[in-house]
Amino acid sequence: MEVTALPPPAWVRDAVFYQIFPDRFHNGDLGNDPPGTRPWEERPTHRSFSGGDLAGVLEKLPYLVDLGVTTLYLTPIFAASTNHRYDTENYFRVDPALGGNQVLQELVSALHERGMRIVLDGVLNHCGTGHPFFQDVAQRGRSSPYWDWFQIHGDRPRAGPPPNYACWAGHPQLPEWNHAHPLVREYLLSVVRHWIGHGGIDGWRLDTVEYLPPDFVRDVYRTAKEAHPEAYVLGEVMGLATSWFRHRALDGVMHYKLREGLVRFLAEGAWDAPRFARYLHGLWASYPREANYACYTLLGSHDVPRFLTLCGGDARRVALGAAFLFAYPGAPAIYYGDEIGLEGGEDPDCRRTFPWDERAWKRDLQETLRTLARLRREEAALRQGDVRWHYAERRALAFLRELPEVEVLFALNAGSEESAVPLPPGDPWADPLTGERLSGRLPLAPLGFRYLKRRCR
Ligand SMILES: [Ca+2]
Repeated sequence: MEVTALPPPAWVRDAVFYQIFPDRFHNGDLGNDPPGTRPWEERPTHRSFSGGDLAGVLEKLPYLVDLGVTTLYLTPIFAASTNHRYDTENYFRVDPALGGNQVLQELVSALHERGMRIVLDGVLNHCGTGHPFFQDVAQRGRSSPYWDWFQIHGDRPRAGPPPNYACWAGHPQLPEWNHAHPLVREYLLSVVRHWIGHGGIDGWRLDTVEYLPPDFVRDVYRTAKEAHPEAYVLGEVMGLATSWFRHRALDGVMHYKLREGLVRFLAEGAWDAPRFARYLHGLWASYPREANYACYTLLGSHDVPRFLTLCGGDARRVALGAAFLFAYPGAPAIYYGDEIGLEGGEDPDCRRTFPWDERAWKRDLQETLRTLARLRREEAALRQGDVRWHYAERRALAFLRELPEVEVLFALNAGSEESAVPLPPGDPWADPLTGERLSGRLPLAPLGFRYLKRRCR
């Protein structure tokens, strides 16, 4: 089959993602901490390092397995000069402060042994000024063989302001690659190929896709699928991604548009359920069906304030948001720390270190997330089923996930008063968590949610 005609990999529908910002998750090796590493408890700044690394991720795998996570998404891990590492200096070398290539191989092996997967951050729009090719251009000017690999106006790159070369969002430390140059493309595609083939990773999350030429993104997609037909190609697309799917350039996107609706409905309370449902219907219709199932659905990431913070610290609303994502098509993602109630505003505050002192955890929220992941694992309808809307009135909504043999109903009440949803008629429904049997009406507590199921005849 032509790689461009492949459906998104089937495993994505079954995935529960966990996003890790490696400098902030867990410090498993104090010996590789970069100079000036701050104490773990300290609030991060734009420039500070906290010392987290891949040994830390490896050490906490049992924690992630227990939570119900199946797939890791790591923000950039290759050699760079900043804590976020979006300024790549060497695409083939895991940053020594994260443990180097060997630890990544150990992590990949440990994940695969457990039937888990890993997706890395592909930063292919730009590099860092410390990248040797940009350094060569800075030193040799037009006589550098890499001169045309960038887009420089003048005889030497100058950081400005304003910079005299193309750079991401005007940041002079992030010079953009010249994707019109065939050797640049081949170089970047060799990165894509290397880490899927030799490195054994299971997919790429492509950074800042909206800045990349669409035909290059298609080349990345094709290269990834040729290296591994089950590779997942996920795009960071903040707006509507319709055209990316039309051109078969991505399997799915980080579903920030869905998150926007959840923020309005659950965090801000600005929308009622009918408005939220109409918004979701519009989003659903904008993407091919299979893409809706292959999106990475999220409450938060390293680029937006924590959902708990947007909810004014009310963990029940985070639980509602998570319950919605675990019931809805797409692969639900947990941003590290969201499960134990970590707070944080705009970057860098949303990138705080994970507090491993359990006294700081919201245990109820964590237990809810663990239960949601278990339900999703046990109920195939939640992963594979068709979605059919059933109810949206005032602050309450309900929809069904349907397979030929079983249907699951999900209902939530975002209001501060008791509510109830009329149940679809026919056989009684059962709560898979408590065994309780219901028919007629489903009462919903304030800021409560329920899952019900029944066999189809
Ligand atoms: Ca370390």
